[in-house]
Amino acid sequence: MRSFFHVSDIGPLDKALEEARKVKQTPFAWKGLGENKTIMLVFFNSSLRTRLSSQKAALNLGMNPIVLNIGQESWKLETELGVVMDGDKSEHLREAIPVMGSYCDLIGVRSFAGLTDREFDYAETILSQFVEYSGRPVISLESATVHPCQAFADLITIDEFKTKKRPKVVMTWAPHPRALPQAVPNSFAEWMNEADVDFVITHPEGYELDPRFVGGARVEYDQMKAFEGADFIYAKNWSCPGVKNPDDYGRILSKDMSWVVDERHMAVTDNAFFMHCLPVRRNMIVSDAVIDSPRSLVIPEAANRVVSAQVVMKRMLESL
Ligand code: AN0
Ligand code: CP
Repeated sequence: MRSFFHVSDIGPLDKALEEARKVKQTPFAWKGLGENKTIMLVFFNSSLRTRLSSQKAALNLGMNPIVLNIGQESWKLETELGVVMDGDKSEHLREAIPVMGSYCDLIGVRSFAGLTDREFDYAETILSQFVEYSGRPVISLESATVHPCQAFADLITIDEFKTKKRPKVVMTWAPHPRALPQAVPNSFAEWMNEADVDFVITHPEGYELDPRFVGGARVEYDQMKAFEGADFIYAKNWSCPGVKNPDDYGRILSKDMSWVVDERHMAVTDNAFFMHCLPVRRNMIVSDAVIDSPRSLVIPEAANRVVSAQVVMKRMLESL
């Protein structure tokens, strides 16, 4: 595997899930695979789960992880080509990427959407440069448009907890005080469309996700109707994807608190599990009662981030 951005990079999902089960049961069985190998984990943005689970996954495989927080420990990096570098950025990505590539065997990169220039974000301008100039396999640790390690961990979690062959999975938008990227909902939709689930997306008008991720998924604008009979509720905020109106890209169009997932919503589901990728703002996205209930999967879901990362790194090491 040369890069990990999309569900297609992992191949058939039943095989990936089988491998995830094995990795979870015997995490140290491939300790020799990463011997004398190094993974560089590059963070342009904050992280708790991705940073820790990626390091843990690398250590389980016997690899050495090196973490670099750009701009805090490194020089600030210029990402735009053709600019006169007379500002506060001391180094360009064009040099920094091949230098980092020369020190490692695999690279993982977190670089959020800027949410100002839709074309720049949706072309994955920064991650594509890592692919082009590092000479190494690249893992998106949430880039401008995707968060595949999260979506894979979500799928592993659904596979573990489902009690029906084809569960109903509902992804719902929920309010948030700050404008957030679309990477998590994009990837979740992309992966659920490939999985053996009945997938429904619900959000207020204007929050339509990019068609390349929505695919053939059902979109229901009535949140309560969407929740009816659901087995899994997956909550997430995202800012306007700018599909219908490009000028609204990255904007907050609604702070409607009736979309906060609470017991009234969960009551119409089929005793659904609650999921969220974390970090979550309590009583903005989800009520205390729902996230604290025994049906909340947020902790096992986060724990599965080690498993998804380890399967991806294992596949990459095997194809070096
Ligand atoms: C980020 C986001 O919504 O993309 C990271 C989620 C994994 N969340 C925040 O910035 C709060
Ligand atoms: N879910 C997730 O990616 O969390 P972090 O932003 O803390 O890494």
